[in-house]
Amino acid sequence: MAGEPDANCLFCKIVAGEVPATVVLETETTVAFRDINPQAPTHVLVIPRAHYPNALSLATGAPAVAADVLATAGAVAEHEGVADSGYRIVLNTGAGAGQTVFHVHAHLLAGRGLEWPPG
Ligand code: D5M
Repeated sequence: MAGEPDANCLFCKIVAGEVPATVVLETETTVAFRDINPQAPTHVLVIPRAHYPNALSLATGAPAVAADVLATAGAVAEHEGVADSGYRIVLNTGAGAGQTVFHVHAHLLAGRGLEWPPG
């Protein structure tokens, strides 16, 4: 159920400390950790601690936490020294858009030229 831990969810296991991750920042409601397959010099995932499958379910089920995810991404950008040079926040939504982990996560990408439109 949305908001409740999912025993089969990889990112719930990272939140619980059952799967290791390189954590960059943590808040009461969010965790930020490095992507295992980085697509840019800075590639950090920001997730809510609570399990929501995608951005819309988080925004409707826990809107304050959706804001926390964006605020944490901004704090990570400052922490990584990319806030001034620019960065991209990506929320792949649905398998057709490349979502592979169905615990909502914001990709923070920076440190290289970022094409527009994205592929
Ligand atoms: O993004 C899912 C992302 O999750 C993808 O970029 C790889 C990353 N990933 C998968 N497993 C791990 C672990 N164990 N640690 C860190 N990062 C991980 P999506 O938008 O769903 O395609």
